[in-house]
Amino acid sequence: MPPISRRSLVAGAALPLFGIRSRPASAAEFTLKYANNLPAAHPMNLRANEMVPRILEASGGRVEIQVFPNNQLGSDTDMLSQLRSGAIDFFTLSGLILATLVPAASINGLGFAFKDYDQVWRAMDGKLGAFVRGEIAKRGLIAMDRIWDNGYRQTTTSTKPITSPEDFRGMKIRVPVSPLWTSMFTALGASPASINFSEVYSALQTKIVDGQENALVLIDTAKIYEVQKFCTMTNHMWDGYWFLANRRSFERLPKDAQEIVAREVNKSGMDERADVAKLNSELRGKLSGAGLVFNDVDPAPFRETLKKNGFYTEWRGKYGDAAWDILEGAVGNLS
Ligand code: X2X
Repeated sequence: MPPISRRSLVAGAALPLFGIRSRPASAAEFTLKYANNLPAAHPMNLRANEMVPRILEASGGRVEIQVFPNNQLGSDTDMLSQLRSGAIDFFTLSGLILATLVPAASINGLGFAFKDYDQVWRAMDGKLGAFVRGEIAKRGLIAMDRIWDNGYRQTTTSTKPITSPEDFRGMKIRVPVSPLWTSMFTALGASPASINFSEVYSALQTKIVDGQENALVLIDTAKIYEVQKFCTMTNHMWDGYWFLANRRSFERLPKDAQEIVAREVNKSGMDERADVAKLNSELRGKLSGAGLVFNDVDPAPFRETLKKNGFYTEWRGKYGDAAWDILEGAVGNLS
């Protein structure tokens, strides 16, 4: 992201430039807008671009999806409001941020919950995911069945590597706008600042914060490595994107078109998961080459710190026993 935020550019022009510049007037019966916060080069956008022609073709030209990447239509907070009002029809959002509207949706981000990707996909394609999608449906939004991968999150800083929980003490770290994130980094002893992703590059560049945490794919595609020095493989949570639809927009489509859209969105989601898995194994080398200094840590003392500071007890209380039991059913005992 360049220092000038996309948001101010778009606001200045008053209209989404992307949609106007690059597309002829649509002949489709239904034109639906899909917006997200990720760079155009992220596998989420690459795979979303692929589903567009598939949906157009399978629907016999009736359904056209327009993709607006990179916060072109505003920050996550803005886009969530636009999704709810129907100004946009689809939006991919981290469950943790969605929790500002659907509290249970942050549950997959609980610190150090999932041992590995096998556990993640079994839970999210199984009971835990179904539970969260049910909660989302209660708020007038539809979540497609397959959650897309953001990834296991790692911690980058400009000041010093994280070698133990003590290194977090007093560190100014950017977290997304979400109570779980703030609670977790407070419990780790850091000073978290809630900042939308659209402002992260400049917040790091101008040193408003010392660090941030994100998956390697994003540290790469959003060029976070340009403004950070160290990357600690904290693997502190797994984060995914629900592919959300405004219910009225989605139900306006004929049944067969709804099925086509759901099928093709889910297919692209599965393709994106495979892309991220591949990149996870390649990116450490690439980012080291770009100057980022990596280190590994044992997660045990970090998890202990969270435990000692009451983090798991607090969130068990917030989610309630029913949700907690589903999570523990997937990952084992947490508290
Ligand atoms: O805001 C972030 O850090 C990001 C891009 O990972 C999310 O969407 C949660």
